Amino acid sequence: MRTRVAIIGAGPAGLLLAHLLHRRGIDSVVLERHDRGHVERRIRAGVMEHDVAELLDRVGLGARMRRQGLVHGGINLRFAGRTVRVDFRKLVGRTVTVYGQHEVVKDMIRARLDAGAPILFEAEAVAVEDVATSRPVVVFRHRGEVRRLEAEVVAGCDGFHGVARRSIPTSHLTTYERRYPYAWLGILAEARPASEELVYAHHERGFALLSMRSPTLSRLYIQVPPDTDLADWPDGRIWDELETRLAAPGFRLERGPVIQKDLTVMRSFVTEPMRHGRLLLAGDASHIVPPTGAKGLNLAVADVTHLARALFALLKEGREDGLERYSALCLARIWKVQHFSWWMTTMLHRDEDELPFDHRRRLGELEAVTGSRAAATWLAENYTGLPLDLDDLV
Ligand code: RFL
Ligand code: PHB
Repeated sequence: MRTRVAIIGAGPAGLLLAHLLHRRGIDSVVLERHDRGHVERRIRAGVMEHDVAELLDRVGLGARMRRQGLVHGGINLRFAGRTVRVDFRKLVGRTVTVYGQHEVVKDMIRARLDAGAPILFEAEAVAVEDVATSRPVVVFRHRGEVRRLEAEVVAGCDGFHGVARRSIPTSHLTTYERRYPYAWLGILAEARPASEELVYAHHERGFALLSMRSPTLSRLYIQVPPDTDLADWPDGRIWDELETRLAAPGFRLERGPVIQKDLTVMRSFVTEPMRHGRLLLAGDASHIVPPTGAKGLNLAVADVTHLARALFALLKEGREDGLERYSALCLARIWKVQHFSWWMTTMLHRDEDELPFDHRRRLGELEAVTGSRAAATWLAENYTGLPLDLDDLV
């Protein structure tokens, strides 16, 4: 098999890249290890930055998001029994859109299949070869057969556990990592969200987050130790804990059937550079942020805006300068987003071995951020997303 761009992974990064290339008449093949149902049902992120929603709209992927997504003009920070709203519209004139990642993935898969462009499901890449040449190859397994996909470029959009990053010799990479001593226990519940906008709560018993997917579906999280066994958390215990941590005057949590329960470990991770010859990494394949800043999917999209532009230059004009600049352009944003995600995480969670001083200092920090227009503006700028350059893409 031959194509111009071999894309490993049908997550948001791989599918968006395939879509942007297709709009410029550049052929690609997407290889995805799981079946279609699996990737369309996987519940993950839910918050689209301002410019990410704009990009999806302008490239023809936003129709259902605009109908069903919830536009939010702020978030609530709850601590010490108080709730303070950070008003994004007022502070930075921008919003976020709450719309499930699996819905975006569905919209992207539908657009690709409608265009008659190839995605191979249940096709697992096992190796990437010849990346030092202009004819790299992805070796993959499909329906019990080992096959080869030859391309001019390989895009490694295969997430944190994918094969692309691992196929680069470790001597060419520098890795930065930080693990956190806590995890998130998340539920999806058929219950009316108890707040119109998200609530990030810092409580003596730990962090809690109230989010949503629709006016009838709540997505809720509590901070737990990373070695937590979900079997120890029957639904009633989760609701009780959420109620305690989210408590505020006049606030009533609506309960309902829990339809999904999951545990997410928290980590910050970056590999540099994001390119090895004709193999380019994008999204979770090259970096991970803890979810407290709602940035993972948005950062994957930002990488793809740079990658698409680099590939237009290479494959339309024969220019390699875009490939050369790719990693540095992405990393400039990645490290800012790493900082924001780390900051939101450490400000809102509780460490098991923390001193009473740490707790009081954290409350001081929350007071400082919510009490200062300058500090709240910085939070709003980062949460709604640093500007994306959409020129030449839409
Ligand atoms: P993905 O989505 O992991 O997609 C990678 C795809 O590659 C496939 N794959 C392979 N295919 C072929 N061959 C192989 N060898 C392969 N290995 C893997 C996988 O099956 C998969 O389909 O990576 P991508 O595209 O980079 O997208 C990144 C985002 O998914 C991720 O950053 C976000 O979900 C993170 N995240 C959030 N991000 C936000 O922007 N806002 C949020 O509100 C937010 N909340 C979250 C989150 C992640 C969470 N979890 C579960 C980690 C909340 C949670 C709980
Ligand atoms: C979600 O709705 O899943 C969600 C929202 C905000 C976050 C993380 C996850 O910071």
